[in-house]
Amino acid sequence: MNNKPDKNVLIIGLPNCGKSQIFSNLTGEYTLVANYPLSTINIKKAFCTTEGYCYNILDTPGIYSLHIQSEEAYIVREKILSDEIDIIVQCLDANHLKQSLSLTAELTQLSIPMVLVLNAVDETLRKGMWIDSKRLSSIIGVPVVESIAIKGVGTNRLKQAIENARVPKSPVIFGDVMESALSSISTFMPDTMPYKRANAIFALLNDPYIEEHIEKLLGEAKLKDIKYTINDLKERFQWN
Ligand SMILES: Nc1nc2c(ncn2[C@@H]2O[C@H](COP(=O)(O)OP(=O)(O)OP(=O)(O)O)[C@@H](O)[C@H]2O)c(=O)[nH]1
Ligand SMILES: [Mg+2]
Repeated sequence: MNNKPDKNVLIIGLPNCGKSQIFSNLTGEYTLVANYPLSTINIKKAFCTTEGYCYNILDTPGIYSLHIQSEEAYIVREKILSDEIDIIVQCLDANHLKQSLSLTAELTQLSIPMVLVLNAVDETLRKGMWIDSKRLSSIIGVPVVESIAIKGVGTNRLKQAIENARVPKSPVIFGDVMESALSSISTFMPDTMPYKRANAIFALLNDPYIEEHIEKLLGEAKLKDIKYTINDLKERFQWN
C-alpha cells in the first residue's frame, strides 16, 4: 500500500462533542481536546491507515448548522462545498441527540457517504438513557458507531464503518411550496454542479455567502437568473 491517501474524511459535529478526541484516536496525532466549545478553530489533517486503505482525516471546528453563523462554520462549509470530501463522519453528542440530529438532517442534503458516531454514551448510560443505534442506522441508512472517545472505545469499529460509509437514504423532503421552489432554482444549475440541492436551499434561505460561491461556479448571468427566480417566488408566496 502506498501512503497517498485514498479518501478525504471530514469529522464534523456540534462544538465540544468529542471530534478532536476521535481525530486523535484515528490518527494518533496530538490535538487539543478541551472541555469548552470552539477549542478547535482551524481544520487539522492527519493520516489514518486501516488494513486496506489510507485516509486523510480532517478535524474541524464545531458547528450547529450548515447555515453560516460564524467564521468557523464558514470554513467548514467551504471545505464541504469544495467537492474534495469523500466521507463525512458526524460526531453526535449522545447527550444532545436532538440538536445533533438536526445537523444530520442538513448533512443528508449533500448525499455524501456518511458515518455517525454516537459519542459519550458513557454519560448517557450513567443517566439511565439508552439510544437504539441500530434503529438510527436503519432510519438514516448509514453505519452508526457507539463510542466513548475519551477511553478509545469504538475506534476500531469506526475504522471499519468508514470503509462501509453509505450515502444517507433520502434527504429530508420539504413541503410542496419549498420543493417546487427548489426545483425552479435547480433548473439554472447544471447536473455537473456539486451539491445542487444544498446550494439551492442555501440560496433560497438568503445565505450571505452562497452568492459568491454560485457566481464562482456558474458565472454572473446564472446567478442573476437564480436571484430573479428567488425574488419572484418570494413575492408570489407573500400574496398566497
Ligand atoms: N464523558 C465523555 N467525555 C468525552 C468523550 N469524548 C470526549 N469527551 C470530552 O469532551 C470534551 C470535548 O472534547 P473535544 O474532543 O475537544 O471536542 P470537540 O468536538 O473537538 O470540541 P470543539 O473543537 O471545541 O468543537 C473534552 O473534555 C473530552 O475529554 C466521551 O466519549 N465521554
Ligand atoms: Mg476540537
